[in-house]
Amino acid sequence: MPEKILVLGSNGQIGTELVNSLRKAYHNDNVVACDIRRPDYETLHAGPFEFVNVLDKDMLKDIYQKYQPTQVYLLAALLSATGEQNPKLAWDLNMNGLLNVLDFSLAYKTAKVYWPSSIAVFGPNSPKQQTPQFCTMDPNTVYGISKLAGERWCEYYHQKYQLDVRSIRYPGLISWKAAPGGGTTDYAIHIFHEALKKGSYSSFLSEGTELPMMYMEDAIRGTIELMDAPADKIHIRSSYNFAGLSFTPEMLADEIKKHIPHFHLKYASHDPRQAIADSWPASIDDQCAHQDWGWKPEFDLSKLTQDMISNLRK
Ligand code: AKB
Repeated sequence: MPEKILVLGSNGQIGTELVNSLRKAYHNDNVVACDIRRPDYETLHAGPFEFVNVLDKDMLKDIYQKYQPTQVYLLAALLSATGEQNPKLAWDLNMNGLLNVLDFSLAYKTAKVYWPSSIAVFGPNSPKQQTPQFCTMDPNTVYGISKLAGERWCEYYHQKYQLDVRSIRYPGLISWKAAPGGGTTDYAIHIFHEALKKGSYSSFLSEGTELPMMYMEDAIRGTIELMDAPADKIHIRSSYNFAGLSFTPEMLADEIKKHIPHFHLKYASHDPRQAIADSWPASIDDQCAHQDWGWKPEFDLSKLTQDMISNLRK
């Protein structure tokens, strides 16, 4: 039986690239992009698109009924910074969206479900450096709280109902194709656009703020590798730690200066996103992902910077 894949929340930073990669692997007609907003022209015309609100159970039911998906990727979410502006909506979308998808995936016997978690599940009392897979987790953003609760639900549905649900704790994702979606790590994308446009950037995170990051190409490859791995290799059903690289704003600025020598980095003061960043890990220990399904990143800071700048210059 051919795969039929639903990507819910397909228009965001991850969905835009994931849909393209899945369509290359599984053929355009078998990957259904679903969002509450119309996608760009290219995505709209490359394969099926459906308007779907993951909080609307009738709409979701219709889509499961129509496509009988073998795989579902749920990407619709409010991220850390926008979540703090609207905590109740963030909780509703991030939690009830997940529960709806877990329930319909069980009801329609979906073979595999993917749901992203985040480094936001960690908090001020989690170890900062090389944060392990299992440790104290005391997130203090509504986004982090919803992701940690979501991880517990994923594991629960796997243990109780044998649903094959898989997840990754994404670090900040850096990409040039689609705009970032309201996160704390977004500065690491804005900086490239402003460097090329103005030659300077005012960072909302302060000097010395080291955060885990990853290039989107690595993140998409890792996500598909996790979904392609045999089920008996997936020992973690909450969510896997997933590492690429870690850097501070000044480390990134120094790398950008190798391509744009006049680039100047400034710092904005008193941004609420600083407190969020300060509660997150600086680096991640992802040996479980490495051991269980062979995860290995390919992009270091120099390769990432080079690729971002050459693509944004086109
Ligand atoms: C955010 O900054 O909110 C996201 C994330 C790390 O999950 N990029």
